[in-house]
Amino acid sequence: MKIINLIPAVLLPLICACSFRGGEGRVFEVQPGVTVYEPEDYDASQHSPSPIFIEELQPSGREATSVSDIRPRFSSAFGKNSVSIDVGDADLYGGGEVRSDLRRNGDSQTLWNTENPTGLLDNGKRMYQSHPWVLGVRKDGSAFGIIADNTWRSKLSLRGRVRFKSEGPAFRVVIIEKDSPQEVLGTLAELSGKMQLPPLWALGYQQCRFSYYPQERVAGLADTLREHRIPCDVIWMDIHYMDKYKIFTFDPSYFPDPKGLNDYLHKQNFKSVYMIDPGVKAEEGYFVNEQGLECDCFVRDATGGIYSGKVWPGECHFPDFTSPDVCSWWSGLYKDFMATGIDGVWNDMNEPSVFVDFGGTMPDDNVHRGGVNGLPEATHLRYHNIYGYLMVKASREGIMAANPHKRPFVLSRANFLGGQRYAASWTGDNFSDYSQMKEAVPMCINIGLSGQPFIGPDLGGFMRDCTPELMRHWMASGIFFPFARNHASVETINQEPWAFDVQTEDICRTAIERRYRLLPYYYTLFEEASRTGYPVMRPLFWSDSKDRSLRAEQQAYLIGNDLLVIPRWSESPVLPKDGWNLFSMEEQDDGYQSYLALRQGAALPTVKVFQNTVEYNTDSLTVLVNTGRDGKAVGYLYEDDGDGYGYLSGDFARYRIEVGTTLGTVTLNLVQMEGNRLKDKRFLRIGYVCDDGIIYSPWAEGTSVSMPEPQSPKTALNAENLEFVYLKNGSLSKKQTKMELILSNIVN
Ligand code: NBV
Repeated sequence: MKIINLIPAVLLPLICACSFRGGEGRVFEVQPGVTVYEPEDYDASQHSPSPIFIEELQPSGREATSVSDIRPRFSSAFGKNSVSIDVGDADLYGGGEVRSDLRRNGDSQTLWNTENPTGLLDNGKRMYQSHPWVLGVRKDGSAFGIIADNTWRSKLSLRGRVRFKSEGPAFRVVIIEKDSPQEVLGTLAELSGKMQLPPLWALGYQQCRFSYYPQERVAGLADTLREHRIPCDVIWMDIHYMDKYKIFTFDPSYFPDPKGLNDYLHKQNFKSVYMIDPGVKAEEGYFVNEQGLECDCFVRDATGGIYSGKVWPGECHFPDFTSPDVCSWWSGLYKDFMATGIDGVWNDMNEPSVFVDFGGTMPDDNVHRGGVNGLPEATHLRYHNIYGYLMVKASREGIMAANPHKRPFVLSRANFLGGQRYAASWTGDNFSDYSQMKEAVPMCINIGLSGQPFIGPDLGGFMRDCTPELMRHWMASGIFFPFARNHASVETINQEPWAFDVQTEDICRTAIERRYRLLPYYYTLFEEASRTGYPVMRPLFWSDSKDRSLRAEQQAYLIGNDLLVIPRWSESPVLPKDGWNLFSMEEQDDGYQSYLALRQGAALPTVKVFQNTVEYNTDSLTVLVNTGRDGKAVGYLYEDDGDGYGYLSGDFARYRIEVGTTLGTVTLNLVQMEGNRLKDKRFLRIGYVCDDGIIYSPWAEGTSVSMPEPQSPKTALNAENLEFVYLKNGSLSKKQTKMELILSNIVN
């Protein structure tokens, strides 16, 4: 009997239909080093317009010569379309948000935006954001990038080879082939867009809690921050400001006067950010719900009825952000809201999260009407991963229309590759524990290597009570993340810097002051990121992509090219062999602040401590200088108004900081390279980094300053010379927290 006779007849058509089809269709070059590969059964209408690219990829007209050994192999089996790519022994990164080591070889994840507090579900291999993107770095330091141009639910596996397996129709792949990771990231940004320059205030320290209420408590918090001299720029309003969790409303008893509150905050130089979730309470008479019904703005279910699902307010309707009419309605809602003096918006729960089960969302077969940029009508399975992306795009447009002269700030929990154009991100709900503090480093670096420079975790941890010791370590090591916000959940003890003891408060203050002193450097880096797409927080291998020993280092990290941060809790970090020197920003070591190293040949602009960015100025600039063997150092400084759009028409200044040493004299010159912004008066000094700490030149007015070259040797960066604190996870409580109870009730 032939084996085929044993197969039940019903399975035969299935097997035939799923036989391992696949093969390459059209291949075309977009620009040198960027090639598009389409599978032979590619149907563009299932994927385009792509939300990833700022414009549709066009063939350059030149023949796509194979400059790369990276070649996708398409296949289709059992209803799933896959691509498999042999990447040799390259080190792999990216994939956006995931709980994993920095170097991702051997790992896998699901690309399906999921509310996944602390990464409990699937061990964090399916998180709030999806980035169908892999960065590969070869032995010789050359690099490639792989984009799967696909929004449908899929799996990414990095075991041996790179493989994307999708539940949707056949999809195309874009390969970027370049000489370095920098060039790959630059090209990714060229194709998928860049973060726009944020307002300066968004780079300051931010204080958040679920939730600060009533409004007197918010005002009191502002007072306390200033009294305790904790530099801070932003206070955040979580869901309790709303009336029964209804978006675009204010609780009449807790927040009777939002305008008054925001004015009060502004007087003290704070900005306010308020939360807006996508779920609209399905309540008769509630204006957002009524308007949404009226304009037919909500997502529909498979039967054509309006879909309703449970979130915080109870049963909710969900705006269908694939429709341009819905987006303009949604954007318009921000007008009156922002008019109360709100400065920024926090879009949460936008995976979208629906309380059907743990990590739940709306059904796959819900229907979105489409229309935005020509997106067709399609199911939720296709649009789920860009629900948050489309929401923040519409929110951002609304905020910009409401405040046309200000730069928008939106923070989003869900997002997709390319979504850096619309919002900053945080990593969602983490635990207050040492392992999640440590995990945040590779997680945020990989998000940065996936095109999103503006990222950070909840400092201090969200769920469970933070201990004073953990708070000290987290603040001292996390304050350097691009987005620096302390946030804690409703069931936890207070987590402000002063909430523990005087020592903890002092340690937190010192850490935050470091951030503010480094603000000229940060702002320069954010502006660079807005032009180049480079991450602000970088892996150590960024400094030398040929040094393979640095490829897996995930405790120490770089801020820009010049500043290396080594958390005190690092265990045997692998550090660059040479080219860096340690320096300290304080006279006394409190035992918690991260070790800092400055690259040889770097000049880092810093300012004196200040309490908020309204007070920020660079009238007196201390440039930390680490001259190379040739006695030279170079740095950059970007300046503008800190808000608004004047910089787009020339009201900015970009300086090159040039340091040289001749005949025993170190001289620094500040040379304006670009921009029309002129500064009539400035004081400068050199902070020369060496073994005796920092030796300062006298202050000099103008654009030049000199000092005799200090003779003291420099402290080489060597992990063996550093003292680290080894931490244990012992302080975790086994008791269920209130939040875990809430979540388990939702599940039941
Ligand atoms: O709005 C409350 C929280 C918020 O504080 C947190 O940052 C988000 O990630 N939000 C989730 C809702 C659910 C908390 C379990």
